[in-house]
Parts: sequence; structure tokens; C-alpha cells
Amino acid sequence: SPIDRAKYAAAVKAVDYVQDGMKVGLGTGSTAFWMIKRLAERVRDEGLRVTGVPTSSRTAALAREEGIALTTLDEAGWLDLTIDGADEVDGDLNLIKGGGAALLHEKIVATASDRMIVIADAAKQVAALGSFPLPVEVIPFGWQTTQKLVEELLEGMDVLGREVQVRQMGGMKLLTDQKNHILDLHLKHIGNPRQLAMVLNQIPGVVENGLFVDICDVLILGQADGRVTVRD
Ligand code: DER
Repeated sequence: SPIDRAKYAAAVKAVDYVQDGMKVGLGTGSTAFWMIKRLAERVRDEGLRVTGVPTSSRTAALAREEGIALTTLDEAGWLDLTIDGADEVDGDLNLIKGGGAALLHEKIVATASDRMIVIADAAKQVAALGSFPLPVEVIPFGWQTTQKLVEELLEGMDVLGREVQVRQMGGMKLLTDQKNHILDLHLKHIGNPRQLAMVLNQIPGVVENGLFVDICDVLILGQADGRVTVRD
């Protein structure tokens, strides 16, 4: 499909940044899927030596299946590069991530890297973040009180919408790899991503949120005709 061609184009360009011997954070989602396929192709065709740190169990399974050597973040210590997708990207390279419920491990891995490259189809670029619901990871203990505290916090924030929903999967509350829940915040427009990212994590039951501020270093946008634009 045109969207898949756009994602693949961005993924191929990002994998060109991977050099022999690198330790690479492997993102989660349908764009990261193409990155893993292309990286595995370079490992097979060129004998590229790379060690991957997956950001989710499903990325670990895909990378293993494709023959990419994996390790843990603790074993790796620090990474050269992380390549991951995003749900939205604004003009300052701030992101909303977490559509695939992997935002906690994604943010840890991205932050533990010398460089983070985001790959996306051009439609992910927005003037202001917020059309995509902002995921917030919360621990199960007292999650309904945590949701009330999040709703109260939003009353005073520069946002246009304030509806909060716990993410369901097959009629049950979704459980992340860390066995936590996800609240989706339908904010419509986020006036101050940096401030919101900071105050959300002050709420006791909140583990992490999907706002990635000052984390993305390079944005690679793909188009259906195969063209890519690189912004850093
Ligand atoms: O869940 C995530 O953070 C994913 O990276 C998501 O933001 C991008 O998923 P996509 O590449 O399938 O659109």
C-alpha cells in the first residue's frame, strides 16, 4: 500500500545510519517492522555485525525470527542508535508515542542512545501535538484514583480536550510488557508539551507518558513514491 511504501522508504534510509559493530535500539510498530526487515537484510547480505535491544516483546520476537542478534539494555549499557516510529511529530521534533503501548521501554531505550532516529510516513507530521490521544502508563494499584488525578491535572493545562479512557484490548484492560495499564488522554491540542510531559510524571501512580521532548535527534519522513526527507 502507499502508506507501507512510505514507511519502507523511511526505514531503508534510517538503516543506512547503522554501522558495523553498533548496538541499536529496535523500535516497535508497523514502521519499525520495515526497519527490522531491512536491517536483517543488511546483516544477511553484507555480514553487518549489529546487536539489537528490543523495545517490546513483539519486536524481540520479530528481530529473533529475522536473525538479528539481541541483548538486553543492561548488558549493552549504552546504545549507539535507536530507530523507532511515532504517532505524531511536531516542528520541534517532539513526539507522541505509545500507540503500540510500548512507550515505557521505548523511552528508556531511546534515552539510553547516542542518537534517536524517528521514521514515519509524512502524514505523521503535525503543526501541534494532540490530535492523537496521548498514552500514559499507570501501575494497576489504584489506577482509577490515578485517572482522577490525571483528569484534575488536565483542568489546569493548556489543552483543548480532557477525556481520559483506560485502553481496552478484547474487552479487558490492556496490560503492557511491564504489566501496567495505559490511559489515553484525548487532548485534541497540546499547547505546552514540555510542561505537560513533566507534570504528568509527578502523579504517584503514573510511570511514564508518551510525550518525547528533546529525545528525537533525526526525523526521516517517507513518501509513497519512495522519496524521503531528513530533518535534524
Ligand atoms: O507505539 C509506538 O510508540 C509506535 O512506535 C507508534 O508510535 C508508531 O507506530 P506505527 O509505526 O505502527 O505507526
